[in-house]
Amino acid sequence: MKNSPKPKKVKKPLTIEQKINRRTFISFGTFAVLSGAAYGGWSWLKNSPKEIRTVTAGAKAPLRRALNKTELFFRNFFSNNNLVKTYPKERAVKVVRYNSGIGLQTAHDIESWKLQVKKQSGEVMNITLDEIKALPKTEIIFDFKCVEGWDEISHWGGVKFSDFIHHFKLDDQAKLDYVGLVTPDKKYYVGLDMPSAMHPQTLLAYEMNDMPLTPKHGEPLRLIIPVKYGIKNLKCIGSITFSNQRPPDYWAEKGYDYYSGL
Ligand SMILES: Nc1nc2c(c(=O)[nH]1)N[C@H]1C(S)=C(S)[C@@H](COP(=O)(O)O)O[C@H]1N2
Ligand SMILES: [Mo]
Repeated sequence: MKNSPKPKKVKKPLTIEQKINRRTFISFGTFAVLSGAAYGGWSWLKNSPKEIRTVTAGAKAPLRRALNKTELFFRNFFSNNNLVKTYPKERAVKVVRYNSGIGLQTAHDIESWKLQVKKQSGEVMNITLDEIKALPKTEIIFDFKCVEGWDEISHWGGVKFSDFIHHFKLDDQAKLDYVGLVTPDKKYYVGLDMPSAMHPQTLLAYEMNDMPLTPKHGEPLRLIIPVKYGIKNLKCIGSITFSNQRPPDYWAEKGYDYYSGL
């Protein structure tokens, strides 16, 4: 048999309708693939586990990872190993501004006041002001900043929180992620990440301008934490707790940033 040449396939030019159909098909195909990818990404995020530990706890872990990275960057950059700017004593205001006194109105007996330290085991220590004052005193003059938009250079004296931890053998508690502080009447409360609490400029303060704290400024003992906004500087500490979960925080519950770092 003779090899007959294969008939050349002649492509018939596409009609307009066919062209439109083909484009439509490609468009929808692309749309479907992209939608699928978007849905996949969304459901991956939706089904991701929630992150429970660390400062930015609460939402989906992948988003948290991004937040945590950002936060860690800022924390390292601004706070942890860096000291907040301090000033000479003469720069401190003589009359310190008073701002908000939640948890200070309830009468409590200053004479019988003791700091309650609640360990994770449930053990409670009761520490007197004299025991705290017996530790080395640290003073700081820094620019105190309130989220409401004012700042003021003020002068405080007390015990470094980290000195307090070591002295009262609370180092195992300091390995947990958070510290919680509450007023004696439990009306004002803050949560702090441990690195900020252990920052060398964080004080359990009992003096302001070389004098014992006044009731309005948190007698007999308040927190001074210069790496945070004013809201975290709890006045009149009743108890201290340690935990791996975020302790309740008065202003965070009202929508303010839990970390509230500077
Ligand atoms: N117990 C208690 N502590 C508190 C507050 C409060 O309302 N109650 N307000 C906070 C806020 S918002 C600020 S700015 C500072 C103000 O401290 P000062 O009044 O000593 O200036 O205290 C913080 N500590
Ligand atoms: Mo504030």
